[in-house]
Amino acid sequence: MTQHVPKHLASAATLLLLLTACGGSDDDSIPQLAPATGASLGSCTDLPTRFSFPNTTISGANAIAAGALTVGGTPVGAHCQVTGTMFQRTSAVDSKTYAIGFEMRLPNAWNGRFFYQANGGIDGSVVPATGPNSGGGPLTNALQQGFAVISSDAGHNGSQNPTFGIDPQARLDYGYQTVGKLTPMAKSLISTAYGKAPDRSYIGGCSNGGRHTMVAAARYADQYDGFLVGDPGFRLPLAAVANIAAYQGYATVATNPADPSTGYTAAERALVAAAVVAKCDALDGATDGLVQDTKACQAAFDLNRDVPTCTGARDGTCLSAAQKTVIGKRFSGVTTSTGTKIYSSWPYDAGIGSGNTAFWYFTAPPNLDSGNVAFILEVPPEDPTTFSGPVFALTGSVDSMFAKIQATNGAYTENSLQFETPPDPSNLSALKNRGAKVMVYHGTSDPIFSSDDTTAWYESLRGANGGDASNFARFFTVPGMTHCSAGPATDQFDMLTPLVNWVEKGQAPDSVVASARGAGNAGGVNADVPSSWAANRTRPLCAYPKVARYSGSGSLESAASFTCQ
Ligand SMILES: [Ca+2]
Repeated sequence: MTQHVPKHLASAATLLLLLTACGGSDDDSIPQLAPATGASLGSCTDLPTRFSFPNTTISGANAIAAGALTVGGTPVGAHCQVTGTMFQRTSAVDSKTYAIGFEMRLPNAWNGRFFYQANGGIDGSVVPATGPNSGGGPLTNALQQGFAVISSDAGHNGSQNPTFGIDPQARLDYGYQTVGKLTPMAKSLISTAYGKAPDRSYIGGCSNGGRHTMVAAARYADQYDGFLVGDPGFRLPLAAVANIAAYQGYATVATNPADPSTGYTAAERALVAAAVVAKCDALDGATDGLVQDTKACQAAFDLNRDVPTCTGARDGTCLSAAQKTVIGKRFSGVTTSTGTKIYSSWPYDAGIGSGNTAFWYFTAPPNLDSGNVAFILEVPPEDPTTFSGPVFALTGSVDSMFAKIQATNGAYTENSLQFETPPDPSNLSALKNRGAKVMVYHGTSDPIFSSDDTTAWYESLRGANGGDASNFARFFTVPGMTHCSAGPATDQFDMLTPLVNWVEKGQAPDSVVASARGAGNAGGVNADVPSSWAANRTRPLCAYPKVARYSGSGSLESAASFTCQ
């Protein structure tokens, strides 16, 4: 006994020394996870007969030939597509049938890793499990890279959008439980298919997929080694109500009161963006159409001072005083009638007039946010037999929405902030302490989920970790990028590869090189790339709080001319 204890301690000390010597984590308290090793898929079409798991029905397994799918013009390798459902049931509340529908794609040449593809919108469809893993127009994806990938509908089908929220369990499945239910099944299926469980597991997505991933980081830290979070709606209920409030604000200055988009036209959005660029572009050392020093820009730009005020009719070259009040409020953060900020502020940036901005400002509130708030988020939900999304968005009480998304009752026992947002989001100690890693990116010009909100979260994470979270979580803003892609931006990048290298090799990413998608881009052209840019302009995306600054020499089109400072 007296010999055993010192021996045990000595082993632990030796292990730590070895980890340090191997170039692992710079923090001795964080373990370095071992790299994954690959395996080959034995057979595909007999998987339904060889696999069983509780509450799971496998409906089919199809061998997919190499090249049947492509990404960025490159063929995706041969793989096995397995489809199925979990937890099929009939709701006692709305009598409808619900299930968690999924597909998995298992590559013949497997890299030993699992990727959970967290999908966007309000889910409801099993999109192909290819594992898109970052930015716009990807040139690769997780399946192409050899991951076994799962995709799901998060517990309801498309025809049930958005009224699935009337069923309390469907709310919870959409909010967080689908990840908890699918993950052990998926790992078990991988074991059956390859003869071993995944060595390393990753989860990622953008928008609502970023929300799923941040929720998983808080709730399922034991299940995943790497988390790739894009433009996260991690406080989606608040963002949805805020977007409706902003829409009602635009309506007050609209030339056509029934059409709030006439309250802030495309020409006026371009005017404001140009004024921001005029004030802020050079702050990063390069006059290149990108505002890379976002923080300095917020101090330098003043909407009232830097955009002309109309003296006559609005013609796209000025804003009325009333418009400035509405738009300024939108950027500082809309409030309830009693002055409580509903969600977040928003940064002024070069892309705030372009990309998918108009869709999120003016199309989403009557068509998406309204039904989302009414049926998925509020307690109790609205009555679907009399509901009109456009009427709700234009005339509904924001104060009532704000209260009801935070309410519970006997039937709906968790409010939307409980089931959709990460509990205690600045406490990721479970994930950190087991050696898992988080990479987050967010377009600075995202018009639906604010990069200011993600910045505030990351600052809170730093605060909870002694002022520095960079040994397990890093945040990359994408200047000019709107929601998950587009805008005048370098929006094409692969963040999954650097995440794997960080998790499995201890190579922490200080920056990620991103490319513009100009003419001829294999991943699809981004129409918002200015004609003055090289079609293949590159920039480093820098780990916050550093920003990309021009080194003073070299081409403005090349990432090599910029450093993260
Ligand atoms: Ca610049």
